[in-house]
Amino acid sequence: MSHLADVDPELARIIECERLRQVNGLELIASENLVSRAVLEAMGSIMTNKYAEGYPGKRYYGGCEFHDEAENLARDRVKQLFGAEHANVQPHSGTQANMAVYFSVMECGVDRMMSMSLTQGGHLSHGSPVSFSGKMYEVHQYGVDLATETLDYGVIAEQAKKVKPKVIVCGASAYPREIDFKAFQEIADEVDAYCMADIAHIAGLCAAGIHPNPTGVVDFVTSTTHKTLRGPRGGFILCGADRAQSIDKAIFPGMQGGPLMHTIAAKAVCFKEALEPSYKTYARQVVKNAQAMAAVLDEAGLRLVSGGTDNHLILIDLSNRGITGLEAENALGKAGITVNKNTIPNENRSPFVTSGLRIGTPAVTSRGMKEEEMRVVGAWITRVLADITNEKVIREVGLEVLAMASQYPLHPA
Ligand code: DSN
Repeated sequence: MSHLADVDPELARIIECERLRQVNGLELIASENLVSRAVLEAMGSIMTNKYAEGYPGKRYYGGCEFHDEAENLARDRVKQLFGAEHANVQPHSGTQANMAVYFSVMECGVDRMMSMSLTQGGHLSHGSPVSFSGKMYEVHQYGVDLATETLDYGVIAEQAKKVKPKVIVCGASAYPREIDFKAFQEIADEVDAYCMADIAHIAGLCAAGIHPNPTGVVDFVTSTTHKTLRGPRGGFILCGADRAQSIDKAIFPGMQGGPLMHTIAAKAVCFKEALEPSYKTYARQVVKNAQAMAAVLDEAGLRLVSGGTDNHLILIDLSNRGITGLEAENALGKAGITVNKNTIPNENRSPFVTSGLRIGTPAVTSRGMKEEEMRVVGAWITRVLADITNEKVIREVGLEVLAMASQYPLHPA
């Protein structure tokens, strides 16, 4: 960063402050992770200098031979990782990946889709009225069974028969349990719909075989690269060879221009890392850590949505505690524990206030923390949440967080 400090000390200072925030605190946001130095180097490389509109072997600019190699490497590796016939690694984000699938099979203003509602765990790009997806298509949403707080495939199948959607979206941003992708594809097949699985949150777990992998099971798989998968911020799409052309066209020239080649280079690195045996150990530890923390929170009397977790995230229902998700997020933030407020099933507060808190273990697991540390962090969380106005407790926990964080560098050797 020495050049940046010379050229733009103002921005260099901001980045250094953020680095210290990451080093000194505990990042428990379920959708975040810490990338390797190799990913950072590829992201910050001269690959950013080039326009490469088109695809390997078919570009609209000269001089793309090395970009072709990099994009082919990324495509081949992600296909190997998930067992896919075709991959598009150009989506700038998960939302763009979802948009491309919709554009490839649905007609704007005409077609219907079915997806999980945002308040019950879905994502904005799954048809929320404030997103392009909710504005362009007729959206019908499903939620969880309010007693078990898990998906009820029978109810979803009945809804699909009535709605007759063109696309059924499965996958979630705040669902702590395993998703049965095969059941979703069967529901879609029965009503002659396409099934799209958005695995952004659990991609790393699917790649490592810790969660069932929907590739080859559902029609389309979309994902981000930066959550459990631990790569640069971006997206990708997997599908069968028969759908390759329409997906590629939907991304370029349909909705994106020049691909972010430095990000695609970093995606290639991320996929290589995820193919290593050590990545499986990491992904397994992410889930063990979430379950260890969930047990502590549960024993302390906090109500966990669905009673626990099968994956990397925990959703706490604070509605019986007299505090909101926003207040809890702020109190824990002051102690150096970063989490996010989140809606819960049966939510009656706005998405900016919420009755829930979402906690995830991908980033702290990347720092090398294990179950023992998670039990300690879980106890700190319950201490702060017991009285969010107690500044003394927040200060004490904050010091302990700092001491623990100092033992675990962002990039373990
Ligand atoms: N905003 C992301 C999350 O936090 O789950 C999803 O895009």
